[in-house]
Amino acid sequence: MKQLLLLLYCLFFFHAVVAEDGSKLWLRLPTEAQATVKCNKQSPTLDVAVKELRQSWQGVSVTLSLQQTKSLRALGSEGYTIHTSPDGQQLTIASSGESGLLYGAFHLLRLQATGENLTALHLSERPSFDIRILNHWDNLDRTIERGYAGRSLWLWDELPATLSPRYAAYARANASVGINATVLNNVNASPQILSLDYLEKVKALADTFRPYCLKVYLAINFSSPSILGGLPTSDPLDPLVRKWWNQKVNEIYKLIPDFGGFLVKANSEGLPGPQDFGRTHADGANMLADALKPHKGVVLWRAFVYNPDDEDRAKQAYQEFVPLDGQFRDNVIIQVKNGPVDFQPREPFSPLFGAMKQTPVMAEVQITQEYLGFSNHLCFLAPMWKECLDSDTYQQGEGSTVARITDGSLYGRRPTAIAGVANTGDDVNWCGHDFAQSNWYAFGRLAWSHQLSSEQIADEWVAQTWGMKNKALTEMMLASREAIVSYMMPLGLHHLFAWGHHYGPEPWCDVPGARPDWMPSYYHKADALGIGFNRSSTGSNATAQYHTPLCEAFDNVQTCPENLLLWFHHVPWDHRMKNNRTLWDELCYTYNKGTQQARNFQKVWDNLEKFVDSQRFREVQHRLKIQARDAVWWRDACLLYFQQFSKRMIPAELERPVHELNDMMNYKLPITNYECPPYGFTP
Ligand code: GCV
Repeated sequence: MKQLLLLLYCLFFFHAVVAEDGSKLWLRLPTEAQATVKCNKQSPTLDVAVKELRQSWQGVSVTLSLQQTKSLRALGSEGYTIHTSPDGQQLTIASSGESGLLYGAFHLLRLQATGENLTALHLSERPSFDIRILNHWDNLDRTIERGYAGRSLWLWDELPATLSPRYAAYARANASVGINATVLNNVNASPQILSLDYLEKVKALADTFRPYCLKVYLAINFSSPSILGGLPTSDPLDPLVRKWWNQKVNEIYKLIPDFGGFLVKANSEGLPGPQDFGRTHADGANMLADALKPHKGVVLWRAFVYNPDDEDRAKQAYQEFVPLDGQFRDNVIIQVKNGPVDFQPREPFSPLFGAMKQTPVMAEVQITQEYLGFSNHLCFLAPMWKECLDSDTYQQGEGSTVARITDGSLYGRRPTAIAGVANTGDDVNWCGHDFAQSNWYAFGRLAWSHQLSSEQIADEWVAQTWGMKNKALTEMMLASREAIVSYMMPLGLHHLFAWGHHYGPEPWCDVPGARPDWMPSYYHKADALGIGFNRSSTGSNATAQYHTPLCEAFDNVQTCPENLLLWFHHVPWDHRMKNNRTLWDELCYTYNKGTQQARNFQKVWDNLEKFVDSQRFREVQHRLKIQARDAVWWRDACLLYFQQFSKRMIPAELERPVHELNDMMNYKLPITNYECPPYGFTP
């Protein structure tokens, strides 16, 4: 008997451990609820919505109602209402579209999982952006550029015959937060993706995703007509090239009638583009837009362009694209990274958002943590993305935020969109770090409603993922991005990363013959006088790309926000900060503060041990240890390196460095293929 009990106990324990491996994401829903759910129509999407509610909803009976009333049509086919009947015995989710009912069903389940009061619901929702799209930087060999959670989810060799159950699980997770589109392959695109062989595989994925209202897009290589089609050129004005694209697009739509369109990285970082043929970005984008237009497809044309020979990389996208404003077809959206350089821990918003007056622009944010400690560091990104979306460009006077420009409310231009570079891979928990799941979640929630606060998103995610409401935990998440800025690149410093992989600090990095704008010294410009990039009117004049009054505020060292000071100015070491510390002392204090915060995260987490399942608890604990160690590595590397120029002491009351500068300078992390290192610098 005793043995039987022991066996049962072990089985239960084993089950509990296996069940909490992070694979369920935030969707840890009950599965045997047997709710009463009615729907006035059947379809693959509605069947999903009904099934989700039936198995997980634990409240009164629910009716899913597809209706074409004026007020529902005003919410769009993805919008919905949720109402409780006057007697409280019935809930109705209503929408003019099937996708609206699916999103409404997940909304209800979210309210249940987050412990909201469900007695008298009266809600009305519609998304902020039309296209809420993930960009996978997945290669066809299943490596992922800047991916830190294993290999690609797409098992190309097995497709189309074999469909991994993870495809539907992925689509379901996206639907649960309102993500409705996905680019399957890397923007550094292989032309092969457009071969019939691959298109049939793409079709199999699109068919699996369709019930979850997730549309498929592809990143294309601009030279596909010559590389894949054997044409002598890929010139966008050549009639044969245009014919090739038209035929290719028709072929795609025959297989995938609801195909979304193309994402294009052109004339950027060595990739081909229209400029190779003396044509403009508008010529290239319009050729593709013309081919896609009859099918209602769109072109997402990236503005991530820069040349090594120009004076300031931060100015270049603006310089290339603003003269083309007004020349793009109406089914082209210019996809702009949140900042003018490249997903740094902190950048000002890209001035392009406020400059394009006749062309739809959309923000691209990075969910994967290329510059934020990969999936080793806990960094909740909603505050960073909101910082960009809430920034006022002053394009039409006060209130012209990036959010209002990109969501169409300032100009009414459609379609509107927002993109996030995905952080998923084939790791059991999808994202490597259990807390990195919160960024996939946050991207979806903000894309649905950019008015949501970071706090609300963190609260929701914690409740669903960890089954509790915990103030200390959400506070840790909310503080995490600023902590990382503090221990990596405070006060507007940027791009101090190690060569190539971008994991650790290398402010000294100097690779002979490499592009100057890939070197940290190009950005920090530390010398005996001070530190920082002079982008004011006495320097590169990047400040002039912003509207009044920002332009003037950024331009003056006294009025420039201190968290962007060294982005816009080369500042003397003894410059007085607002708190009266010298710049050097403030750098030392800020690096130390970030380091302390990273250590405190360990304490917050350890306090939660008894509330969290053991497997996920240990995994997070392990990564927080790496993060705390890396924070010290960052602090020591940057302060000891910059001290060679400042020739000033680290304030006596602060912790001393524990590493030798030489050891750190001689250390190379053995990272290949962008994998996530198990540890950082260990002398
Ligand atoms: C996909 C940065 C990254 C590259 C990435 C590029 C881009 O430079 O380091 O890996 O390439 O941005 O966004 O195109």
